[in-house]
Amino acid sequence: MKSLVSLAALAASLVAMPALAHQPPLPEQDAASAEIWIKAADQRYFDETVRAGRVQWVYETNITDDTEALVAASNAQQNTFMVWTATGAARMAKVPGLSAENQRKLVMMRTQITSPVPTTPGAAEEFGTRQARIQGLYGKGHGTLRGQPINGSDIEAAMGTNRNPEELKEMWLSWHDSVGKPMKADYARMVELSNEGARELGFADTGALWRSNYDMDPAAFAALTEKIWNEVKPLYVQLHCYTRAKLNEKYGDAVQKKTGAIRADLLGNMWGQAWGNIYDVVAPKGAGDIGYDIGDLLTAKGYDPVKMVRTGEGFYSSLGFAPLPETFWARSQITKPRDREVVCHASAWDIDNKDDLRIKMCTKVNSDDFVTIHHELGHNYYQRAYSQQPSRYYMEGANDGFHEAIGDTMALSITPEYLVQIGLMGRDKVPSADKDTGLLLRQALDKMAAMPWTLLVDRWRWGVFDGSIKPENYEAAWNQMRLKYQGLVPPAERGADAFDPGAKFHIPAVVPYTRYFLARVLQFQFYEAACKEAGWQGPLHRCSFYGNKAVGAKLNAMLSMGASKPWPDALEAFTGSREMSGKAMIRYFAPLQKWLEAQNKGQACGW
Ligand code: X8Z
Ligand code: ZN
Repeated sequence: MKSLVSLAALAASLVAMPALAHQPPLPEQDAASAEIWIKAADQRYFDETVRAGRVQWVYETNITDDTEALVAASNAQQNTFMVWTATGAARMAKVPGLSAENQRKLVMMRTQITSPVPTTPGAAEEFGTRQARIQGLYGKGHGTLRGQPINGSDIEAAMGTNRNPEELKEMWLSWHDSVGKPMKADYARMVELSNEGARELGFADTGALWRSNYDMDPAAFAALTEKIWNEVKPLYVQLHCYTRAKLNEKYGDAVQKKTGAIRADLLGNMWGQAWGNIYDVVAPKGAGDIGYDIGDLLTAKGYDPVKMVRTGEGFYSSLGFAPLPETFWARSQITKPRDREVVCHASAWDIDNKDDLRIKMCTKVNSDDFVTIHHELGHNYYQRAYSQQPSRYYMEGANDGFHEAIGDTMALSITPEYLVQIGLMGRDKVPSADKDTGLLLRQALDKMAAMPWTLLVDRWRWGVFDGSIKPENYEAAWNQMRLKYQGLVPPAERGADAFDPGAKFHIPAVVPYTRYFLARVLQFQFYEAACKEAGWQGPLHRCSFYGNKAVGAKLNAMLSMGASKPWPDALEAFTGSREMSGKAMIRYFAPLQKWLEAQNKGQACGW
């Protein structure tokens, strides 16, 4: 009889959720009742993500005042639901006799929250409204080039190809000023609200909550990122030193000095996060140069964005993954619509948590977007693989770094030999063994250059959330970290009213960024393991596991696990190791590191 009463109470509270969001959570139950609560909350979470995903999709592919208001309300509802579940989960966790499975789900209910809104009436709505506004500002953002407005995706591409230092400076400054600056007040208020919410859930601040989502002690997680950074930093310093010398040769002392920091706008990317676009500027002279650019190959063969995506799909099919569903092609946004504002920053979606896979991009025919397509499809194949999991809480990457690493692992397999196999390059154009330095340098410019950047974005946010960086110091702290970690300076002094963090998508979108730092090292761990599985004998960076069904099967086994097990289990399943580490990345680049050290001899490296 007792359990009947509690079942009725449970059922009533679940029906009322999230209207009950401001009410105290349920009293502790026995293990059987707790299990019923967990199951029902899980189902509600599943439904809620589908509902909120649809609204988010409509907004991001058509930004108007109306869709902005809809997404603000929708996100308020979803964030409220998640906080309600987290609060209930904290109570349920005290129930004796819970299975290990259920305990794991309760932990996830408490930690898989990015925006913990407070339960104070109106707070979730205020957060939602401010967030939708700044995300819209980013999506609709423009800079200028030669005095003319230029939108986000065009300015990103132009930063990659333009070699005029005055124009680069104009684009860099106009983008950071017009996109970042207007967000500052909203962002500062969002930090306050989010921290209040995190404290209600028992975390010191939002950063502590973010760090608690890695199956380990949050302080140990922060220490792990520091350990990885120290493993790769010596190579970054060498790459910085070499690149600085080449930029000095090209532009002269007046633009880029021989010593000190590098001017951030000269690196082929708005954020100095990937430098591959200036390969032509830094390529080894003569024999070592690889002599091709993937963007040029795509253009020469008449590829359009859809064909680029088909090619990406072909890579996954070659490993044994089923083709993308027809709805993918009907519903994805592959190019930028002409008639409306959209969020161009690339993303991958699984709208129904089953097979309604989509990407949203404003694809250009260039090397960056060819890699990004493989990246986004990695998310989609991961989503599909774990959609069979019995809990929505398990329909996630083993950790968020895994999710970001899968597609990048595939993209590491875009070797010259692979380009020949798919008919993009003639066999006579395959760079000979003496061009390995060029190949490695091209990869390092994208992958190694990203390491300090992918670390600093959240180091800054961790500081903002824990209060060590106050709103009046947002900009100064950002500039200090850009200098400390990346060794970069803006092309002109930044005023205290600037808000350069806002000029990067993931700040207004509130997407944690440490995932990309982890993904940078994980993808080399995955790639090395896949090449071993494929029996590859030659130099690692020449390995492509294209077409290898055994690698595909092993990969699928890891992807299907989703987040059902702690991430070291997933890592072990694919690589045999339980440790995230920069060592595989360093092994991959070892010949380059030697070469760079020789080139940099006699120079005062560092800044
Ligand atoms: O944001 C992304 C993806 C979407 S998950 C396009 N990336 C980071 C960035 O652009 O800053 C991929 C590389 C790093
Ligand atoms: Zn991604």
